[in-house]
Amino acid sequence: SIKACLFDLDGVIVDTAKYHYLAWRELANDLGFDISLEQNERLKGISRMESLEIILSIGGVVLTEEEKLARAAEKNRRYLELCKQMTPGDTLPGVRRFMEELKSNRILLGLGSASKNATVILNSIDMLHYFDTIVDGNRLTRGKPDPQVFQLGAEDLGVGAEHCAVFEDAVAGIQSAKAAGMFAIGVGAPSVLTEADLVIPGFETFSYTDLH
Ligand code: G16
Ligand code: MG
Repeated sequence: SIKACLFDLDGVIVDTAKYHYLAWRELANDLGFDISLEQNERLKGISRMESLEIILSIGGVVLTEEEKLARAAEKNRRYLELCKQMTPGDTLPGVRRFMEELKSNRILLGLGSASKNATVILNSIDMLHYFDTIVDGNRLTRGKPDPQVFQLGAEDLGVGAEHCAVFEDAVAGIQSAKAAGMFAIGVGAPSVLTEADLVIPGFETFSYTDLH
């Protein structure tokens, strides 16, 4: 039976993917090329520096380590600038109701995000207080698809992997959950999230009783 639910942030709780895309696109444009929405899919759930490497390879641009750090910092400034306009209304439909349901059924809640900005974002949409533990990019030594992010979450909560369900919108995140031995619920399209145990379009049509 499920005792803990671990949630990805971007694309599951809030749609910050559009802001990541805008900020990365500006960086690419500054370097003289463009990135498509399809190429942006590959960046979901992937850390900031790994995302930068993918983008540079798309543009065929070579930078020094120092230049890479400066570009990544600049991207993050733009990203946070875009995030500033976020309010609790930006929480994806049904998420708040679903979490309330989990809470009243004594299910533990954890965050499992690659983002180093996770706490700031959860605060601005007033969702931080739902979580019994937060695992974010600041704690990780290995990014998704490595299982570390969800293993740390389960460990914090004192719940075995077989009692954890993970909600993820990224292919790398589903792989991470499966590698951790957890029940992986994809949020998005079944054609993309083929390795998930179950795929839902969003939380509006999903409730606590569907977890059994
Ligand atoms: C998120 C996004 C990724 C982003 C990563 C790092 O992961 O999906 O696109 O590159 O975080 O974010 P930051 O630059 O804010 O540290 P997740 O795991 O929440 O989907
Ligand atoms: Mg995500």
